[in-house]
Amino acid sequence: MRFPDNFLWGGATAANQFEGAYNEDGKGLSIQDIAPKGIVGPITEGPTEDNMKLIGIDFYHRYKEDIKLFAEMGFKTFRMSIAWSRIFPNGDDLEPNEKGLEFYDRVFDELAKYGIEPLVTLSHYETPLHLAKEYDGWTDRRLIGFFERYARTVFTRYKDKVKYWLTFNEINSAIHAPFMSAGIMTPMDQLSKQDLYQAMHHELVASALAVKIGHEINPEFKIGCMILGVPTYPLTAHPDDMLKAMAQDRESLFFGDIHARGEYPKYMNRFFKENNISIKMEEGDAEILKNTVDFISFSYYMSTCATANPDELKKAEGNLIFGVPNPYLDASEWGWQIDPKGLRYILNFYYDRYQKPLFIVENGLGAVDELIEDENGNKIVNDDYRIKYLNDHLVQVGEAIEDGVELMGYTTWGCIDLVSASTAELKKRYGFIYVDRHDDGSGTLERYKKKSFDWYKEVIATQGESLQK
Ligand code: BGP
Repeated sequence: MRFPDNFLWGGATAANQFEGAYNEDGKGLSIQDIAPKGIVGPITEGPTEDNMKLIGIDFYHRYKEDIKLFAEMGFKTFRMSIAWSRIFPNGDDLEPNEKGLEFYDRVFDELAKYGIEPLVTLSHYETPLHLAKEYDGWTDRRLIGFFERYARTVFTRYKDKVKYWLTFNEINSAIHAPFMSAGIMTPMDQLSKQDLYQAMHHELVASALAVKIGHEINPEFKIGCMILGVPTYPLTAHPDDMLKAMAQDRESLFFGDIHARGEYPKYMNRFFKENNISIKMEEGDAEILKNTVDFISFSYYMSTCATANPDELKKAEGNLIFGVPNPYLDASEWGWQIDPKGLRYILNFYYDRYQKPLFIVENGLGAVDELIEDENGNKIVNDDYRIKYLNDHLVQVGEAIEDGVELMGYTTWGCIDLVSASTAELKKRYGFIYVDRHDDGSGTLERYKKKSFDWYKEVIATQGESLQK
């Protein structure tokens, strides 16, 4: 099994989960600064000390050391996000914060030293807090304009430094986590479906507008959408389960369909009608939506099952999109069901549907790691479980490429340990690089290579030939 020569191997991160320096050099607050316990936890008035994201893993000050380690593994690409509130501290400012722009100049220049292509997410769960508080996030149409100004600013500034862009991280997650994903302060139980889907319309228009502007600024840009990819299997062969699975998948497919096809899919008409939703389209919106993406990117951690049988409807833990557990699969320590073949399936499914290049921009195992000393006194993490997870998924990626899927690259989630998005823990680690920092705030922030570091280096060096089938 040999992956294509131009395959973009790498790792992925998000500003709010690893940069730290939450208020340095003119940065404004983001919604993450008031969510110390992640998606499910309470929201605080302002930043509190127990919020691990304020310091993160201090990439802001240690980016040179970290990028050097990425280069040592042979990364061809590095996925990161720009913190919107570093550039526009309030989100609705008229002028950008030069100091924030300079930080990303430094990071991109450092990556360029090693020939690593940045893959940049414009908005990764880090809406400026002011936009959440004053405008109720994306429910307000004015956010399109603020986002446009932000996108235009960074596209122009970095037009010769960044080629690969993503608009909104896991845009479909807003229907499950409207605060985290779309900066909507209205609590979910009080948020009407009308307002939620109108907010989604605003984001979809903003995303298409970014594609349009980006291509005007540099026609060489490759701009993708980013979908939380969780395929749904029917729990049984019962036709009712199959229809349930189809409906559940469409909740997410809706977002990819608009990005790839440039218009609302017909199946949503019925959903809107049955839920009393009427999307307010302004003149020009339909035209803007026609700016389709260059590629489809997605995260993949798990699959799920759907059932029409109420007795089976027990809730499984999972990555935002909940379904019932699959009796054939094991789960991670956080209850996410592990399904490498589901990755082959979803790659084929998306490619059949969209006929556009795909990019896996998140995949990995969140686990508790133990830093120990080996016989030579070196500190190491023996993360064989992570190696197995990634190996098994990459074998299926190879199968999908054999199946004919056009795949641009693969970036593992949290290539260096960082703060988790759903629970805001440091204990849930994904990295090839261990960071000495813990949920009680202790730790030296020192970096240590895990066993998986050399494993991934070998995978990249051999273009996947070292993978174990
Ligand atoms: C995705 C997000 C990431 C991320 C990852 C792992 O949903 O895009 O930001 O962190 O999931 O999730 P967690 O950190 O909760 O383990």
